[in-house]
Amino acid sequence: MTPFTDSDGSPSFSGSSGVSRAMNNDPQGIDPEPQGDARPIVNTAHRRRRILLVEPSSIEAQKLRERLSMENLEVHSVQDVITAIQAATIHRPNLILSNIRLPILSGLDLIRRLGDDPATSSIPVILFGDQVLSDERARAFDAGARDVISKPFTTTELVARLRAELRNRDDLTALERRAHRDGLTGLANRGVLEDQLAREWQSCRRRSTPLAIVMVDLDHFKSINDVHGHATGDEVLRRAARVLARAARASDLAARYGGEEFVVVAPGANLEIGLQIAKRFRAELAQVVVNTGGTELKVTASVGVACAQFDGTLDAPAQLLHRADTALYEAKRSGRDAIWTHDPILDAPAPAVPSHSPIELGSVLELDNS
Ligand code: GH3
Ligand code: MG
Ligand code: MG
Repeated sequence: MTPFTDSDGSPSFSGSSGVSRAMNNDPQGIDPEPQGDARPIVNTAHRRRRILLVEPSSIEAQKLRERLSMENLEVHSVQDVITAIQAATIHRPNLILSNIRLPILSGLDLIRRLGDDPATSSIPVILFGDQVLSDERARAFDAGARDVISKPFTTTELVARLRAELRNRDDLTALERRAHRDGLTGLANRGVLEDQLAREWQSCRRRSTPLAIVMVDLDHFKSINDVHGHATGDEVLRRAARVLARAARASDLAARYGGEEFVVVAPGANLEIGLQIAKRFRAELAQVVVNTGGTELKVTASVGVACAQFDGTLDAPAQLLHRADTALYEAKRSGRDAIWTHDPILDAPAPAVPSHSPIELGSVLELDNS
């Protein structure tokens, strides 16, 4: 049984929204044609927004559902706080519209409980009620209500306020997205990488699962800029980023680390899986041909792979990055277009795919990307 009913009796809404999902290494999260700052801040008019209505009276709920459904909003209703929390956790509505006075737990309790869970804390809540008193309004705002609407109100006003809040939320989401993503490639930026690496470090250590890092640096990239121009250099970066996002698993994070350097954080991946990601990237990059008005440009990269096993040899994520960086340095020094790892037995960099080795498609295709 679903914890709430749809306006039309159809199955409950599904899917999720928000920055956290967008920051997964989901190639969908990467703009197929990233346009940097040219992207509009808000372009969400086409999306049908999901509203969770919390109203104990079925007659009132029916009236509101009908009115909101006319606005192309997908409305689902529940009658109490506990069911609302369940529905919000599972289905992440874009906004919750709740009566401030509910049986047992109130609209204010609802806001507090939503705030306790990171999965629901950013869902905006608008409260409404019969003749809401001034101190009740104040407490609602203090608790985190985005708006408080007191009856009597017209549904036109209710809809206008609700739309205003949805617009604010869209702006915020777009700004967060900008703050978290590299504008050129659409990958996560370095700040996100460092935050997520720190989180994955803790989580992998707790679960005693390995954590691999794949560090990539495009070869002779400066000369691509010098010979073919900066715009071509940018295109190469975008193409390489897309290839890297595809080479990583859905649960990994691919990020732009610096100019022409990228990093994949792969939680749960041992050195072998990290190496597979690197090989797959190298193989797919070899297929990329950038047309530069007459000539066809091919790009290679050097890659360093390191893995933390949480066996006491590494104390911090920075050390893991350092190991990958050292392996990458040796890949460069050995002649580029190579993959080196940090060998845990030697405790030193070691070649895994020597410079200019032929592409090994067989092993590359083995990587489980489910
Ligand atoms: P190596 O093989 O040793 O890595 O040599 P490299 O030329 O790739 O490395 P180097 O560090 O000498 O040059 C990196 C260049 O990347 C220099 C910088 O101008 C360029 N770069 C950094 N960010 C961007 C960018 O956003 N767009 C473009 N087109 N170039 C960039
Ligand atoms: Mg570099
Ligand atoms: Mg380089």
